[in-house]
Amino acid sequence: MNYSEMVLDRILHNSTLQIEGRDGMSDNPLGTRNTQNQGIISWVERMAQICQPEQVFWCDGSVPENEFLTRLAAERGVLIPLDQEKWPGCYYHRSEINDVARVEQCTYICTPSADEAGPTNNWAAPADMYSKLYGLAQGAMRGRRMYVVPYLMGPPGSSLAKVGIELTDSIYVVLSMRIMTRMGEIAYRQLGESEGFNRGLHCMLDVSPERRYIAHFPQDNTIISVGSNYGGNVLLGKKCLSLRIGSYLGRQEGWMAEHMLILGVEDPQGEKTYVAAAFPSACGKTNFAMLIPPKRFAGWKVWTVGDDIAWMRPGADGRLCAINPENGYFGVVPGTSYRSNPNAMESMKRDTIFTNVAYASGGDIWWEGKDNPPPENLFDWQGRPWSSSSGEKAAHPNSRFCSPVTNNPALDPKFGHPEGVPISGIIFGGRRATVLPLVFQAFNWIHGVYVGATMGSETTAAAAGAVGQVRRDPMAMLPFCGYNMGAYLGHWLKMRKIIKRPPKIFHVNWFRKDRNGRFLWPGFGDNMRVLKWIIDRCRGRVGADETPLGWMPAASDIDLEGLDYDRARLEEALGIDVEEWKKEILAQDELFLRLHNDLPSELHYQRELLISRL
Ligand code: GTP
Ligand code: SPV
Ligand code: MN
Repeated sequence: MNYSEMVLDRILHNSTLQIEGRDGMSDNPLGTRNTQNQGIISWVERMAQICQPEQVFWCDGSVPENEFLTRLAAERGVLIPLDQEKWPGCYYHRSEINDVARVEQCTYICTPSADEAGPTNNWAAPADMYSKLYGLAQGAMRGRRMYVVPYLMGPPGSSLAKVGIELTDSIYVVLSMRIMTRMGEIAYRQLGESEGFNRGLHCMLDVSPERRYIAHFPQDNTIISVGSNYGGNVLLGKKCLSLRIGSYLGRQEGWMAEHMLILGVEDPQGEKTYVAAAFPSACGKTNFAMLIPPKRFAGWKVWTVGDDIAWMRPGADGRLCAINPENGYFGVVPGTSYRSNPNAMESMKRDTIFTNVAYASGGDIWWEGKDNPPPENLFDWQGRPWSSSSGEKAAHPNSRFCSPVTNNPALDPKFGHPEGVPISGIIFGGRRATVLPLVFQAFNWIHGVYVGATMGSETTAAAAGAVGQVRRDPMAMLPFCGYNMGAYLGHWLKMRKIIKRPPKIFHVNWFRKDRNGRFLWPGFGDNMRVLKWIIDRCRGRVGADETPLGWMPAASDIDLEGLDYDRARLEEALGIDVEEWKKEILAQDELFLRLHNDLPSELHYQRELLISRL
């Protein structure tokens, strides 16, 4: 018996509640039980006994079900239909004002010992957290429906794919999960009779920050999220399963769950090279994954496999192979335009749920950085009338679009392939106004692990809290690692031994600024110019200079043709300032001190080597 069952036994001991006739409870044929899997049936029954919903609604992900739930959501004001001519199949949602981003301080890893969760995670004893959260969930769905959402993360039939069941009282979550995952029968089919599915329970409660917990129980493959209705807190297949539980399972099972986009670069001869890139939240993954090369690169094309999460394991040919477990994009809206990211604009043109952008009467939407000026009669993300003199943002900086991957014109043909795509390069990159050069290549895998582990980035609006402060964010996984960060870095080092043909490792920084606070590098589509150098390095086609940081291009190695840009700015973007680097190495102490018990010694040696090279 695990902790969950012990706590349940105690809570349900005196329960007299009977959940009868779930199969035929509604006149509506939708929502009837659609699985024979005993593990699922009995778990759903126990959760229903706790939450006491009026009805248990078994979702199948079908079109009629989607239409029914969308209508219901519109009736209840959860979704506002947009102008269907302009935005076919698109809806608008406003979250609670206090519930606009992930909340790291409410996120817990509940392992038997605090040491397993490690110094970078909030920890609680599983029995305590189960008691608290089942306590909060008791009767929480009275008078409401409990939706059962079966979903598959990863292509069907893939050895990397995982099944989850999310129970939720939020229609918004159901409709979003239908976009973000492969939902319905497909999940049951992958699971068969097995009980090896992720158990996810989500209760909105009163959406109060006081009673907000996102708790993970890796040993039980269980997630309980209460008190929020926002993105990464509640779409449990995403950060909770794919990264926190996923990273824990990956360590046990010999694979890697990473906060990485996956893209394929096709050259004019049709040769394709895939890379994966870990940038922290709101630091450019979606934009990079959907990059459209500038005119100079006629005949080149970038294909998107994924924009947020990669699951990777060594493939038959000894290379690291990656799948994107998701089926949709939950992307940052502000700043997205036909100039910056046409493929994202195409992706959100139809069948999209927009959250917390600005709304114009008549069913239009707007956000800062959109191609057109704000329309008349605009209401900000909080529903207040807005004008350009309001002095506040119309769209919340973390407003999001939720769109099916199939809307993306550049979706890679191998997106759904069960074996995934072979990864030639891994790219780390933070948001750094200073110090970090535009690009460098690590000397080898171990050095690359050090580069990723010590990555720093300025905090963004994707998580609640201060914005713009540099913090260490190892592999962009600080908020997403489901176990001890030191052990996670050890897992990275161990993977080297089972990957026969490891990818090359790089670091990029699109965000370095000049003395006047202007970005030194144009970014977006022009990142292709850096990506081209990276691809050429992966294929051994271009030389590089040895520097203290790693291998670097000379400014003349980056193709600037067709760009109205001063090469001196590129030289500044590539510059290494030894005095700044001494401070940077000292700033890494924050991480080294926090992790000192568990940090693999290789990383100490790498730091010493870097000091000796400077
Ligand atoms: P999550 O979905 O939170 O994981 O974010 P993400 O990593 O996918 O970030 P995204 O691509 O949505 O970009 C976030 C912000 O960074 C947006 O405001 C972009 O406009 C900006 N951005 C992306 N790429 C670049 C770039 O190359 N240069 C500059 N200056 N800004 C960029
Ligand atoms: C992130 O914060 O890294 C996101 C958005 O991708 S959320 O799904 O809310 O976590
Ligand atoms: Mn993300």
